[in-house]
Amino acid sequence: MKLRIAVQSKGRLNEDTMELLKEAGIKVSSSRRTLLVAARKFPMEVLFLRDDDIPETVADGVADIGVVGLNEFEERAADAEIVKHLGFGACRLSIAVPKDVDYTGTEWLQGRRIATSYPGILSRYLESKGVQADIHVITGSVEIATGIGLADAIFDIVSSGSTLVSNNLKEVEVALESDAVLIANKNLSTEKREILDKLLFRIDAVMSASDKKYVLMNAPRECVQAILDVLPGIKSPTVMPLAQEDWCSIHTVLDESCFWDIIGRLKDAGAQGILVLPIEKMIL
Ligand code: PRT
Ligand code: ZN
Repeated sequence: MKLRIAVQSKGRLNEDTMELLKEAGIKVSSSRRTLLVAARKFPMEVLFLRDDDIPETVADGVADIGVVGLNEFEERAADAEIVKHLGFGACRLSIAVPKDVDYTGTEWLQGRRIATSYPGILSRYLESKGVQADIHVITGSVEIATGIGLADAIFDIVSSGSTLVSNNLKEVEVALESDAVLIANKNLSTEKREILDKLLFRIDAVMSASDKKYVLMNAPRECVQAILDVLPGIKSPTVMPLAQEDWCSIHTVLDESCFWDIIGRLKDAGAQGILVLPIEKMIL
C-alpha cells in the first residue's frame, strides 16, 4: 500500500515541496523523466503534474494527496480537503488598477472590465462586494492587459509587488491570501489515512523546527537570573555548571526573529560566547 502524492512537476512549488519531503526523511529520485516515482524509506509515490491538474486529480482519487497553491485549489473548487497550510509559496490574489486612477473603493469596479486567469475567485469576490463587472479571462501576461487597452483593472497573483510597479499598476484590493496547501482526497482508506498521519507528524516536526534556533551561552553565575529574565517564555531553561568555578552554560530554543531582538540585552546581562545552532526536527 502506497500513498500517492501529486506534486508540481516544475515551477515555483516544486523545489519547496521536494525539500519538505526530504526533510521529512522521504527520499525521491531527483530525475523527473518519469511521471510517477516511488519514494524510498516511506510508503509513498510521487506523481508529477502541472499545478492546474492537481486539485482535480486529488478530488477524483487518482492521487490521494497533493501540494498546490491555495489560489489554484480555490479557483478549481475541487472536492478535496485542505489538511495543512505549508507556509511556502506565499502570495495574494489582488485587484490592481493603473496607478493614476483615483480609486475610491470596490464601487469603482462596477461595470468595468477586469482581466484575470482566476475568474472563479474573482466572480465570488465581486459578488460578495455586490459589484458587477465584466470578467475577461486571459491565461498569461495579465499584468499588461490595462496597458494595451484590454481591461480597466487586473486581478492576479502579487508577491513582492514589483511586477505591478513595473507595469504602472497599484494594488487596491486583496481578495485572497495564499500559500501552498496539502490537500487530501475525502475518501481515503484507513490504511492510507494512517500513512497520511505519519506524514503529517513528520511535516509538523520539520515545520516546528524551521524558524527555531538552539541557543547556548556562557555567563558568570551571578548573571544567570538577569539572562533568564531576558529570555522570553521559557518554562524551564537548561542551566549547567561549567568546569570553571562560578560559571554556567545556558541552553534554550528561540524563534530566530526573537533572537535578533534580544541579542543586545543578552550581552548586556552578561552572556558571553553565544552560539546559535539550527534545529533540524522538533517533536512537540
Ligand atoms: O507549469 P505549471 O502550470 O505547473 O505552473 P504555473 O506556471 O501555473 O505556476 P507557477 O509555478 O508560476 O506558480 C505556482 C504557484 O506558486 C502559484 O499558483 C502560487 O500559489 C505560487 N506563487 C507564489 C506564485 C507567486 N508567488 C508569484 N509571484 N505564482 C506566480 N507568481 C507570479 C505572478 O503570476 C506574477 O506574474 O509572479 C508575478 C508577481 O510577482 P511579484 O513578486 O512581482 O509581485
Ligand atoms: Zn499552472
